Amino acid sequence: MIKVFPTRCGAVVLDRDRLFEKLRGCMVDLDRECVLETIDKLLGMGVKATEIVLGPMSKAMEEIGRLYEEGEYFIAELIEAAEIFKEAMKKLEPLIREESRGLGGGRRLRIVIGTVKGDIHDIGKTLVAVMLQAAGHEVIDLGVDVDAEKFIEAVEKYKPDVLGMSALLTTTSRYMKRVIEELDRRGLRSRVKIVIGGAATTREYAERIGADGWASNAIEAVKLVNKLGGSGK
Ligand code: B1M
Repeated sequence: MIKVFPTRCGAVVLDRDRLFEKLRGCMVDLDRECVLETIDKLLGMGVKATEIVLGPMSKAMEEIGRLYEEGEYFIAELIEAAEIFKEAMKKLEPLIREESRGLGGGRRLRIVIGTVKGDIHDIGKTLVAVMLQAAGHEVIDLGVDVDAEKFIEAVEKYKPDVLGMSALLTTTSRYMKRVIEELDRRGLRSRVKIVIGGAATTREYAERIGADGWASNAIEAVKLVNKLGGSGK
């Protein structure tokens, strides 16, 4: 049942939206207990874990990044935010896996994924990897700070259908171009589709560096991989 709450101005707000707003706020305030409690309430109401992660949790991380940029938060707060996010993921990941089942379409694809050299941000990349795997694909996660040589070795060894690269820093996103050029130089580029993503990238950037596609979030990444791999949906 959807509950409604009267607000001061007499309007009504959906319970879910109120809790989403609360969760975003608790996350920005780095209030671990409040984050976990609010997630429990949302799950208890039947809200999907995927919606929670891609909605208020991700929005809060963007806001935390903004506060860092503005000098209100420091690196310690970014670390704390990442820890809280990962703790919440322990609860949410099994549910996300359940929810992502069947997203894969027909063909089981093989995907090699990693965060590029110089970049240690792994939350978004791991979420993409989890959803791809749960959708039925085989995922080889190379981790973070992955250099061109390691990506190339993996393409030669595993012969994946798709190579996925993630970057959150403007500086490291440039390295994606280097990986593509290196694949090209070694005659491997045509053997694999390339998908990129992460806060430092855009669709235009993906086109510019010759990737096959860009995804804004984990669900879009699964859809894109399915499409590029000829896997239906
Ligand atoms: Co850093 N950081 N950080 N950070 N950090 C950002 C990225 C930043 C935008 C914050 C800001 O200033 N506004 C900024 C980069 C600015 C820029 O270059 N444009 C920044 C900076 C500057 C830094 C340091 C340089 C700070 C310093 O040391 N002075 C440093 C760099 C370290 C390094 O990598 N060498 C640094 C360090 C860190 C921590 C280690 C403390 C921590 C990361 C911990 C971890 O990952 N284990 C951290 C964090 C937490 C952030 C923010 C706040 C949050 C990132 C996050 O986890 N988001 C971030 C702010 C922001 O992103 N706006 C920031 C949640 C996650 C679910 O979203 O990763 O975007 P995201 O993934 C999404 C989509 O992007 C997409 O799907 C995911 C799920 O929906 N996606 C893909 C991601 N990869 C994909 C791949 C795909 C497809 C889609 O295909 C293959």
